[in-house]
Amino acid sequence: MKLHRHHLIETSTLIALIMLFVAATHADLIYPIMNVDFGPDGSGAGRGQPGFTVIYMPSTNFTLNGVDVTVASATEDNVDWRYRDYPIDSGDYTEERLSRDLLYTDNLTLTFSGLTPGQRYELQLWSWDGYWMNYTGSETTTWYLGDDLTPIVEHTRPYNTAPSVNGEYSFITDFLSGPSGSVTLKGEGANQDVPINGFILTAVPEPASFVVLLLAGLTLSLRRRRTSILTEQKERLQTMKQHSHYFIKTTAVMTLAFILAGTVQAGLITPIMKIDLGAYGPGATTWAQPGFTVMYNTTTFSGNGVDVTLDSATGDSYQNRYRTDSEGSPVPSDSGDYTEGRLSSDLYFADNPTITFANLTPNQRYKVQLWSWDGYWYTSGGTGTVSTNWYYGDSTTPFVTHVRPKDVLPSVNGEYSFITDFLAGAGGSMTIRGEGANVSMNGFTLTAVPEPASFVVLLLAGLTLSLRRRRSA
Ligand SMILES: [Ca+2]
Ligand SMILES: [Ca+2]
Ligand SMILES: [Ca+2]
Repeated sequence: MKLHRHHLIETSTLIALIMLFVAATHADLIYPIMNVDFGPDGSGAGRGQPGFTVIYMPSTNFTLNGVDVTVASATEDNVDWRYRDYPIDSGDYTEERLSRDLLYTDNLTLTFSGLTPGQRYELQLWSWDGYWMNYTGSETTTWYLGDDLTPIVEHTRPYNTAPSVNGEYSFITDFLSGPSGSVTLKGEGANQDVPINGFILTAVPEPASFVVLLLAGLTLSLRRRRTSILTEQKERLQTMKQHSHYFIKTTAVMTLAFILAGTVQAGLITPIMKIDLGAYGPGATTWAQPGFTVMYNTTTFSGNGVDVTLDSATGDSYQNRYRTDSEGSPVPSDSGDYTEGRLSSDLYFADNPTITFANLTPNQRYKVQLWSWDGYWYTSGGTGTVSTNWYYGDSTTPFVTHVRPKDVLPSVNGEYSFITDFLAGAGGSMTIRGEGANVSMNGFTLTAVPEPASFVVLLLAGLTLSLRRRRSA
């Protein structure tokens, strides 16, 4: 009977695991939609980055998981490819096979179609060319979305310094897929030749839907297990049925708990912090965005061991505001699928604001999503746009130019926010700076960037542990 129980527990756990993986993969919640390593032809065996799909030249048009990708040139140049002597794997740096080979062309365009309309996507793009290793200076590519003339990213790489940390000389940006489900990014380089080593495309997950999915997977596996027991082994297991169910349930619940605890602790799914800045005024609680920690009247705070300081590069002090229409309703207000009214209707602002993160894990990659929108312009009948350049540290090259229309309310969650990434330095800190007068900040999230490999290890560790505990019980 003991052996039977173990068999049932393991089967149940295995089914739960498979369901979770299948469900998560289908919904593009854990795994990116595609990890692409652009490379040379088949003679380059061993040049494919593990975990990536290698797209061999001369293919510049392919489909993965229902999304069509086309690499081309905005100026009708040919797309070419090269293989370089750098970078070289060393220590924790393991992306040699991703970044030694590349596609390049003048004014490169990267088009995705077959996307879900109105869905937010995140793109991490590696752009580095080892050709420049014997030169001094740097190379900058300016990236645009569609025909927009305002760049979304200014991406600068030093010539003679190879990447030494995974993700270095890549950038992360985000975009909303339009009604047609198609988006084009365009890179313009000073030397015209824009290199791309590869990219990862991910649908931006919402933590709430992820938990629902986990629970759905587990519930389904429990149901299947029950059906199977009842139809195949009804009589033989009559006496131990209650026990079996108890054990299966316990294992499933423990598995869920371990997975959630592990991922939350590692900051992989749940952000390290979700901050709603500027809630105050009448009925302060009604201004608090669900799931966010409200920071009101303070410019220093901590979350999960990370310290945050808000400051101004020009010594200005932060101010809080909330925005309402003539009837006192928040601007923007929740409507339909848009549920971030309480996040974006109140804000902090300052001249040349800085956000400093300290006590980060050195050399860990982090991601920040920052909402920056001020209903003042909408309620006062403003027209045109507001534009803010954001910089890392003392850099004079903005990593993003963030443009918001004055006369349009956000209508999709995440609209008028931007996502960016950075590597925490050896000191474990990073400062982000916005340039201009009265730069608004509604709130932000900070997340450690997961590596697909480490995420799988974490899931397996959680499951193994739950099995071991069960066995020793
Ligand atoms: Ca490669
Ligand atoms: Ca708020
Ligand atoms: Ca806010």
